[in-house]
Amino acid sequence: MTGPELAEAGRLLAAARRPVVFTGAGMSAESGVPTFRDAQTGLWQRYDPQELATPAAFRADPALVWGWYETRRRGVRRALPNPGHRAVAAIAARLPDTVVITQNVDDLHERGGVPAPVRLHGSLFAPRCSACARPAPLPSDLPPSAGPPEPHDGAESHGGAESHAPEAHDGPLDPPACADCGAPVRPGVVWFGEALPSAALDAAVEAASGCDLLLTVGTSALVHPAAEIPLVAARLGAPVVQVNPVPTPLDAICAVNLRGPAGEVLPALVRAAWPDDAVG
Ligand code: BV8
Ligand code: ZN
Repeated sequence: MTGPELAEAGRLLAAARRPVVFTGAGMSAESGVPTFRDAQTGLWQRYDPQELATPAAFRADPALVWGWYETRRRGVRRALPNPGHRAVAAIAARLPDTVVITQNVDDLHERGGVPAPVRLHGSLFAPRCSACARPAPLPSDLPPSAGPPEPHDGAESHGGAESHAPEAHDGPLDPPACADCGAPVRPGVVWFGEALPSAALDAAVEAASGCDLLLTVGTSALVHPAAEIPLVAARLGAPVVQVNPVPTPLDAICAVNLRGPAGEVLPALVRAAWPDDAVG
């Protein structure tokens, strides 16, 4: 990938000392993890993710909601970081004051080499009691009746783009009961209508307020308050560079819009910033 936009974004990244990388579901799309607003697969295509991701949906049908999250968690377990995740890790390695802020509930940044991203929307891997909030153990990956895991078809070396969503035993699944109080265990994510974890939100606002470049990757910028993070940086004068195959509401505030998939654009951006480094 070449072009004046990439060259300009590379200059901005090379000059940065405190960049923020702000990511959404498109970051993991090339790892085979469906984006939030993509069509869902299998049984789940009948449901609107935004309607399943609420406290009211869990109260109304815990098995439906828990089963959906278990399907997603198992899909993420089989997915691998893609070259975009590794490029973000290369930026953080080159610029130690980089802060990675993610809306994603997968663990692909961590596995891609960013040990502690700021997680605005929680994690698929941190279930807790819906009543007393006691952390709960992760269920074993396959129920005893489900048979062996499916082979992982060839994506080990570079992160495949195959979908990781459907499995034979996907479907509603009763959540485990809390070991302390017996209430249903819930996913450790932030649902619509719930407050974001205040420490994460504070850390994100502070990083965006003090950054000298904000790189926004793979987000539709529709979900608030997360979508305000790039706006905070722009308002305080930091250039914003966006990586997304399609326009978003952030286009207007961006110094550079790089139209393309994160797994291709981010490694190219790292090469443009530091042509002599053997990263990306
Ligand atoms: C709250 C976890 C208050 C669960 C998620 C202001 C205005 C309007 C509405 C609101 C507002 N403020 C608050 C609201 C309400 C609401 C909201 O934003 N509603 C909108 C949608 C109308 N917000 C909330 O309810 C939030 N809470 O405000 O609390 C409060 C305060 C005190 C006390 C009590 C309450 C909580 C929101 C959290 C929702 N949880 N996730 C789960 O995952 O199941 S949101 C969900 O959307 C995702 O998981 C993700 O985290 C988030 C953002 O989505 P994206 O990551 O952007 O994904 P999306 O699919 O949309 O887009 C993908 C993009 O990738 C696309 O642009 C695509 O082009 C691009 N792409 C595709 N392929 C690639 C790519 N890019 C690069 N490379 C590729 N290969
Ligand atoms: Zn409990």
